[in-house]
Amino acid sequence: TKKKIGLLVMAYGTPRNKEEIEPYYTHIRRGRKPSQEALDDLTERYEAIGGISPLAKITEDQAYGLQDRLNQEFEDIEFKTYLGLKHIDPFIEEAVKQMKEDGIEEAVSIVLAPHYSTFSVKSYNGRAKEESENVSGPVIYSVDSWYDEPQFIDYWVDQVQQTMNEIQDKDKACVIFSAHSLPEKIIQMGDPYPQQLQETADLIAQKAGVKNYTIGWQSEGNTPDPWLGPDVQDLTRDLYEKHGYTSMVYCPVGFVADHLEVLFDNDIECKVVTDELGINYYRPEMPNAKPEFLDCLATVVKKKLARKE
Ligand code: FEC
Repeated sequence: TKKKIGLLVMAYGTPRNKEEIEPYYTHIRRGRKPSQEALDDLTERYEAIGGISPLAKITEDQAYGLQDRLNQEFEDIEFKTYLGLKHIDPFIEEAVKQMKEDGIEEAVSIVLAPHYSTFSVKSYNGRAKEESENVSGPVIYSVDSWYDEPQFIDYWVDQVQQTMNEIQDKDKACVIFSAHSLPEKIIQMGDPYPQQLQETADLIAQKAGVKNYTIGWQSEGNTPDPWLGPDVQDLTRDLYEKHGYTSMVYCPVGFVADHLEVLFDNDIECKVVTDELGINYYRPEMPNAKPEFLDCLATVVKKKLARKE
C-alpha cells in the first residue's frame, strides 16, 4: 500500500458571503469587533470587486491542484491535502485534527505566501505545530519560505516580459514589486521579510532585463503604529515626479492570488493615482492555480520532503 503524507496547505482565508465579513474581520482583529464604520468600509471594498472575493475558490484550486500534481508524480506516496486557514474555517487547528483522525503520521506544511515573516508564516506554522503537539498529531515538516524558488521567479519573469512587450516606451516604464506592509517594528526584530522581498525583486528584474524597478508596500493596516513604507500609492507619485515615468507595472509578488488586496488596493487604488497622473497602469496576472505555479509549489514540497526537517 502507498504511504500517506498529509499536505497542510495554509492560507489567509476570506469571507464566502456577506454574512461572514463581520466574524472574519473580528478574527483578524484578534477578537475585537470592528466598528460599524470599519465594517461598512470593508463591505464596500468587497462590493467594489464584485461582491465577494474570488480568493476562496482560488485557494481551494491551489491546494487540491497541488495534491493532484504531486499524486501524478509519485507512485509510492499518496498525498492528501488538508486546507487550514488563518482567519476563517476550516481553521489551521481543524485541519491538523483532521490529519490526526485520518491517521496521518507525516505531513508537509506550506503557506500560500512566498516571504517569511514572524507576523505571517511563523504564526501559521506555529499554530499548526502547537495543535499537532496538543492532539499528538503528525510530525510536520514546515516550509518557511519560497520567495527565491526558480520556478516562482520564472513565473514573474514571464509575466513582466509579456507586459513589457505591450509597452512602447520601455525606458519610461517602472516595475513596482510589492508585498503586504507590516508594522515597522519587525525591522528591529530582525525579520527577514523586507530583505526577501528585495531579493525576489532583484532576481525577477535581472532575469527579465528590467532596468527601472523598485520595491514598495501595500494594504497596510489601520492602526496607530508605523507600517513599512513607502506605500505603493505614494511611491507611484514620487517615482512619477522624480523620473517622469509614463507606465507603471505593479507586481504584487507577496501574494499569489486575485483577492481584495490586489483587485482593490492595486487595481482600484493604484489606478486612481495613475489615472490622476495621466500615465499607464499595468498589473500582470497573478499565479492563481495556473499549472506552472502548481509545478512550483510541488517543487517546494518535494525539496522539503527530501530534507525532512
Ligand atoms: O478577502 C480577500 O480577498 C483578501 C484576503 C486578505 C489577504 C491578506 C493578506 C495578508 N494580510 C497580512 C497582514 C495583515 C495585517 C492586518 C491585516 C488586515 C486585513 C483586513 C482584511 C485583510 N487583512 Fe491581511 N489580508 C487579507 C484581508 N492584514 C480584510 C482588515 C481590514 C483592512 O485592514 O483592510 C492588520 C490587522 C490589525 O488590524 O491588527 C497585519 C499579510 C498578508 C500576506 C501574507 C498572507 O497571505 O498571510 C502579512 C490575502
